[in-house]
Amino acid sequence: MDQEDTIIAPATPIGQSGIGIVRMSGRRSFSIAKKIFRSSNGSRVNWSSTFRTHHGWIVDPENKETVDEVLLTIMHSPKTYTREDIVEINCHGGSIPLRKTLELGLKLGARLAKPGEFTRRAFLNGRIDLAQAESVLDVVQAKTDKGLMIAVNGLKGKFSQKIYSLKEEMVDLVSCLEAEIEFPDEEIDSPSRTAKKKQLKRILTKLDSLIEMGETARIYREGLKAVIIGRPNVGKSSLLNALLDRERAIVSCIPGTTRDTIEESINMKGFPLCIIDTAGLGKAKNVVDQEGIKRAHSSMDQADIIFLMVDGSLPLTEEDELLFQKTRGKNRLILVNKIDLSQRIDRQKMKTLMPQDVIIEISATRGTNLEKLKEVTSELILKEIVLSPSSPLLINVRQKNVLEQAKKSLLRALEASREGIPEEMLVLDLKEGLNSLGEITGETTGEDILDRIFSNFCIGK
Ligand SMILES: Nc1nc2c(ncn2[C@@H]2O[C@H](COP(=O)(O)OP(=O)(O)OP(=O)(O)O)[C@@H](O)[C@H]2O)c(=O)[nH]1
Ligand SMILES: [Mg+2]
Repeated sequence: MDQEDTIIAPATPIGQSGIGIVRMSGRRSFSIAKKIFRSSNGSRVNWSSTFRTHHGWIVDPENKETVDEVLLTIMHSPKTYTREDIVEINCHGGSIPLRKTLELGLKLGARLAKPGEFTRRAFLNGRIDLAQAESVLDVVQAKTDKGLMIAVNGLKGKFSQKIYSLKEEMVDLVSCLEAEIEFPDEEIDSPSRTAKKKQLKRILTKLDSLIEMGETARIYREGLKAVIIGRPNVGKSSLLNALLDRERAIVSCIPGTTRDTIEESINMKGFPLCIIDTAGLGKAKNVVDQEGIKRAHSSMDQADIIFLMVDGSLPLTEEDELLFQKTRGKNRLILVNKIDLSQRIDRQKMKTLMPQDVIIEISATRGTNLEKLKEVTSELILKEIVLSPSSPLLINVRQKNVLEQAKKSLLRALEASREGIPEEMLVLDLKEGLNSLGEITGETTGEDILDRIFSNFCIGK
């Protein structure tokens, strides 16, 4: 990926919209734009003036054909998204004007940007660090208001600051130790062994709290999963539709209506909850049923919470009881559905079989007790996750793994300091830890990892 190239890409989705933006970054952005842009009032454009927007036309320099009416913005390096010269062209939002403008740029020497290449340049040119670059994706993909708020914290560099301050403390410790190793006979004003151990422990505690934060972050980033299971026809799809407030899944009085799993997301108290409707669990009549049941089971294994549904208007069956057994010990909520009909289910037996469980009576079609269901769900799911009221940070899996690695190195260092092992070893462990932390902010991140991170972005970001 050559940084010398001038890159171009659509920055808005291809389709019909108010405007569609093509953006170009790199040394040749202005010279390419000059060849295809005609200012509307015939006056000459002042290309040396930054953050200026001009009204005019994109014209094919070869056949003089006008492609679109546009607004063109000139942005001079280094105060731009990539720190390079940038031209942004606001076309009318249709796929053809956007594509034709893009093609003209390509013909004149720009290269189509790879996914995330604009942000990668912002990182490589030092405008943002890697953790901030990853936050850009979190902002784009935020599913709730709260998720957005904490993604923006990352973008502002709040997570990076924590890493830098941890690194600073570690560097201090390393320089102290190195001075002692190099000048063993000199009187160096350095902290005692106990003080160093204390310092190490302090750093470890901070690292631990960051790792913990990663778990909280997971629910804001990826959301949590709830799976609805139960016998055929108990009303699972009706509940999915009621929670979504739209007719997403087919509902019918014929048992076995849902064959495949259906996943949809709702906003549950600020975090995204993915609800999975599944095929009814019972005797499979054919291979399709079998596959549906297999999928329902695998969804159940991945779920953070199980909604186990029974039909209140019918007596309990063996299949219901089998499901009570299968889900024992899992994070589950028992739902008795169809309470608007006359009731035949044996509630006493359910209580005896599941004395510890919360049982909620609902009517999916009438919407009865759905608010209560949401409240209990969020309590159940969030009970082990302490939501920090101040500014929590999003920490992704990659970053969490790196933090774990750094923790291992620091634990080794602590061990070394305890057993009176030569201080050189301690320094090695600390340096390894520093190296790991550098992978979060990007100082020590390999090309392959960068490729993987930025390939998740869209083209034009
Ligand atoms: N009276 C009443 N009927 C309901 C309620 N919930 C669902 N039903 C009806 O029960 C039937 C089955 O509903 P579905 O939502 O398709 O049931 P399901 O569990 O998804 O069924 P499968 O996909 O076959 O496993 C439909 O006729 C619904 O209208 C309810 O709360 N009250
Ligand atoms: Mg269904």
